[in-house]
Amino acid sequence: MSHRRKFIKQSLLGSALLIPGVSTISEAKATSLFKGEKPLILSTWNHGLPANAAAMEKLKAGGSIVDAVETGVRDTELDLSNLSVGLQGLPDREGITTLDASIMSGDGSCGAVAFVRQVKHPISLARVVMEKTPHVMIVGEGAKQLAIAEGFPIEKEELSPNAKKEYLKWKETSQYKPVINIENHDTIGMIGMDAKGNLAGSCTTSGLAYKMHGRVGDSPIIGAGLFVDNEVGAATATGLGESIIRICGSFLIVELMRHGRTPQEACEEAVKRLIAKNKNIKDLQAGFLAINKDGEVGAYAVHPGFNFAQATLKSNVMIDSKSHFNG
Ligand code: SD4
Repeated sequence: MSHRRKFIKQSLLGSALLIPGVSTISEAKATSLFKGEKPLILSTWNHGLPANAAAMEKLKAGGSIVDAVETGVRDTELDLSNLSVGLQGLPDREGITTLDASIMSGDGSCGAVAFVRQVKHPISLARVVMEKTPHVMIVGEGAKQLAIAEGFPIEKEELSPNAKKEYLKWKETSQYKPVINIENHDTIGMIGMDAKGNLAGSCTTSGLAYKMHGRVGDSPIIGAGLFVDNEVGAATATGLGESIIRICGSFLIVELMRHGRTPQEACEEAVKRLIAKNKNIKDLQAGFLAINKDGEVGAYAVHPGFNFAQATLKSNVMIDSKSHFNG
């Protein structure tokens, strides 16, 4: 575990104790405690705690589940300590930060943006694609034009102080190669269910650090980084996007659940498939998070270290995912 990850984990777990309604409990207790409770919000990684809290507040205020999953990850898009989401995220190898995001509702509506620059909230732009255009995905300059037309502020293009420091360090020894290791991941994927059982999900990221300019990961690809179907359940992914796209990870999990697998079994099967279809698995992390329409939860990763936040009306807790390899 990198210093950064350890620090984020410890500081967030520490601060969790200060957030009303937030506690940390063991995996076994959490899974049985929350099975079937509605509403339910789940998000990848430690930043999922504040994101879940924001999503739950939105639901309590009468927002829809789509409003909730958008609001929740907007919180992460502004989190200056997160170098994998939002404009403060680590840049591509040219030193330019480009963002990917997707949103999906259980009725099949979906929208995504990819390779977007200078937009603080790509998730809200993805929602515009879903609700105001006849399309599912808009990328690059076209996405920026849509943002301008919709009145989104266009931010000055400069790296955050933390991202700049990391980028300059990387450039010293980089040989111009992206970092593909098991610690280079902090994307937020959020899936949720309202009190009536309607599902929605969102996913937003600055993608793989020091990627080639124009590279797009799994997060904005419906079926790879996110998939939601009210008749079955929802799934989201984090980790090396290329490995997830290769197996259509989130769609695969929802389809496995459709054919009778529990969310846990479906996530484990997807990881097995991913391991079979990808080389250099030792250096590659990917994790999946899923919920079925009964509110059962599953999570599984290639390597240890993946965790997720799970929120009900009463609590918001971090849970460690199991993994195929064990350290
Ligand atoms: C990507 N899946 O762009 C994203 C990266 C990620 O946590 O998950 N980071 O490949």
